Amino acid sequence: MNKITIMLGDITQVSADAIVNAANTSLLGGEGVDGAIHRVAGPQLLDECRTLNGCRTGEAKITSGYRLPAKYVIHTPGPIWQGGTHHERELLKSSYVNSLKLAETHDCRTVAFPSISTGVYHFPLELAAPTAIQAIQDFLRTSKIVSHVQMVCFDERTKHAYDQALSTVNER
Ligand code: AR6
Repeated sequence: MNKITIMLGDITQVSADAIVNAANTSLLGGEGVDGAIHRVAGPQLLDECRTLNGCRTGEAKITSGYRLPAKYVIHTPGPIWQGGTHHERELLKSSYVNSLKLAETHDCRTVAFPSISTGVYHFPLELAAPTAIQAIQDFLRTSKIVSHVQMVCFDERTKHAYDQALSTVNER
């Protein structure tokens, strides 16, 4: 059965087949979850990222996980919130869907996501959570490979928003 679970925790400690990095378009590291992933993975991750020539917003690229418990890291730059008039919702959905497609082509059964764009990029959490959950749910309905998606939330407020979004989607 395909399923989504929401947990509180640090994504760098999650041993999924792939973890997703809320990156920027340079793919050369940054703050937040991106910084944490690079710190734990070690310098070889940055070496591989340098070979990728960046990534467009809403698209995704994959690397090895190096010293992380996860086998792969999928890097996706989510949208920077600019008031909601710059296709931010569609771009956020694309970040989730393109990450999951890439996971599928690498035979990943389990994938862990952070709350993309809701930190440094200021995407409103109450809008990001239902957008993310709906995109993941729609994908899982047809995927024959990805069977479990974990949303790894770094704080209670974030976890609460994703819990709410998941229960709303399940009621439909
Ligand atoms: N595990 C899980 N979630 C985390 C962790 C962690 N170890 N650390 C932070 N978070 P952000 P963005 C949460 O800012 O908004 C970087 O500089 C965090 O609390 O990491 O997509 C990139 O290079 C928040 O809920 O990502 C880009 O320039 C969520 O992860 C830019 O930030 C996302 O926050 C991307 O901004």
